[in-house]
Amino acid sequence: MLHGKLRIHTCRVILLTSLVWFLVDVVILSFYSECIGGACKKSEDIKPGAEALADDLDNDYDQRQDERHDNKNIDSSKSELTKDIAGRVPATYKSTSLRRWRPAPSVLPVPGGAGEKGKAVHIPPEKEALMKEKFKLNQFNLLASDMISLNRSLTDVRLEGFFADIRYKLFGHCCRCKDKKYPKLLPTTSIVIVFHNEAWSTLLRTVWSVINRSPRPLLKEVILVDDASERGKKLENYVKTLPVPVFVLRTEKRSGLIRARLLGAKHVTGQVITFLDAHCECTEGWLEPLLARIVEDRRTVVCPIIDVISDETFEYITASDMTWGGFNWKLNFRWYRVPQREMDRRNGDRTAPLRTPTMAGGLFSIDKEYFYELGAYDEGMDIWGGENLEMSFRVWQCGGKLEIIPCSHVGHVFRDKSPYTFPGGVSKIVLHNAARVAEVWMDEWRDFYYAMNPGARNVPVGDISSRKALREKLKCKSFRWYLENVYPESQMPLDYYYLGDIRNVQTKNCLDTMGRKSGENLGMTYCHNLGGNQVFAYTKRQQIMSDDNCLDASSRTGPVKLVRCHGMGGNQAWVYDEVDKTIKHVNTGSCLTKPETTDVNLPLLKSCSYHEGQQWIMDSDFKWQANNHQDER
Ligand SMILES: *[C@@H]1O[C@H](CO)[C@@H](O)[C@H](O)[C@H]1NC(C)=O
Ligand SMILES: [Mn+2]
Repeated sequence: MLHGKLRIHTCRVILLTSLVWFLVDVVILSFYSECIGGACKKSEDIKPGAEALADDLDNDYDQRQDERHDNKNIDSSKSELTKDIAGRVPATYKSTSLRRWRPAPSVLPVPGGAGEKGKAVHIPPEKEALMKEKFKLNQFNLLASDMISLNRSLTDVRLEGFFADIRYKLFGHCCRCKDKKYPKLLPTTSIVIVFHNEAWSTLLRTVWSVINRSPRPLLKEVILVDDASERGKKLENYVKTLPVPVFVLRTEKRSGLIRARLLGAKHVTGQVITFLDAHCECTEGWLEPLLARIVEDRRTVVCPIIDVISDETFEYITASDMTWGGFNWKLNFRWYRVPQREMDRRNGDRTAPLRTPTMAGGLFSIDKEYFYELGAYDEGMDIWGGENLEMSFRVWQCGGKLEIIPCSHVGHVFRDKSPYTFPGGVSKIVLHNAARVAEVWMDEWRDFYYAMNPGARNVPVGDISSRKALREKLKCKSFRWYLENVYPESQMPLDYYYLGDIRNVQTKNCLDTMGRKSGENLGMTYCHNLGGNQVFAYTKRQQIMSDDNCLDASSRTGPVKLVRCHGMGGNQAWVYDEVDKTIKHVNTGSCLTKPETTDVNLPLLKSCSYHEGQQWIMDSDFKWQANNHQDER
């Protein structure tokens, strides 16, 4: 009898304990799982399409290369952002100028409709020839786009799921975009869309997605700026039939994204300007989180997460919320993995605004007055390219904030190549624009840009005096401040002794990356003095780096590889001795050595014997930040 009772009691204890542990597990998982709501799986999905974009000079208006990789180059610098408040545009709005709003109703799927709920559209084999023909017009599957309703439904892509649900139920806050409460009063926005020879269906699906999914009181107007398309006037007639004010402006001649956006901005009557690209689809609840952030602080520039609309099938594919914007030595915009530092700052809440060092530039919202106070755009820039980095640096350095708002999603058709022509040639324009960014905002780090782009020194930057005056007037901070406080994970080393080519005394040849990727061997060839693949930085942290790769050796006898810089010393620590001119690998004590005759392009790692084949010269025509820091080594 007693025995039986005891047994039941034991069973109860065991059951209760397991239940408690189960709950503990669930809570722990919900905090540490990287895969809330299957977001991980989705981010993997977008990789193939994204990698297809890795074309160096992509010239779509806002399409940027979408290369996602880990960025472990973490600096331990402090990350507190100190704000300079010069009392210009006030931080908040008068509440009387704000509007009451209600979420827009969901767009319901049309049964049997092509591409409904963001699904892929597949073209039947008999229409494949037509599809290929039409693809050439815009560099996306126009036939598929034309089959899809302008009002097509999408799934609600906002972050949620089992773990987020549990966190919500247990703690009643955060983590579920759908449960977030936004302020009752928000500012109005005008949408500015610049286009050039855009397809009818993609342009108008963009407009309809704005109309359908924005709270009507907050949507002041849509301004379409036609940058000299070679198409007719039927758009004017069509927009008159739309349920919100939509205006069409036309530039007289091809003006480029920057000037066309400035034209559009001039006609904005809303309080916030929202720039969108011409082949987007806004998802449910996209606008409120953007405006909610601006209403807190008007000096915040906010971007949605840019999802991928397949250029082949128009399938809507969710992008990762774990990437932010960065840039490399060439000043190409790049996506990188959000570092732990920023995750910690957000207390691990993936729905919280993400401070991003740079933005892709195609899709963002900014308070109209702040836009002008901050210097709008650099009118000396042509057509396209570089303006996104220019604005990103300007926002941060001049006291603003730049954020990605994970609860706001907008899809964008990413293309492999541009269907447009560029007057004067693409590369010249992009180099011209990037040089202006480097000259005005990057201080001595502009050397990285010039070293990496050999052609850049011959491209005129034009007059930059008014932009420099703007930087002066707004009392903007230095690029060093930006690197230390906003982007310590950057590829640009904070302190470096040397930037240039590295020459062997005996062979007179130079170290060369040969354009190879992370994990491949370092190369060597005759010195061409043009920079690019022969440019290396020797940093205070003892790295020898080329863009985001560092020289790396894991054994006493090599090989010497290029490996993504991790900033933790170890296999990537080297010491250059200015007197005996050796480059010594710290971990193994071996010396970088000229190649053998069996492979004259392969530098080696050998035990140090201090002969000429192990002597290297760091000395070239570039300018260095180096020498005044020598004593700190
Ligand atoms: C989209 O839906 C609205 C109603 O919500 C309707 O008035 C409009 O005609 C539709 N547009 C198209 C192009 O189907
Ligand atoms: Mn685009």
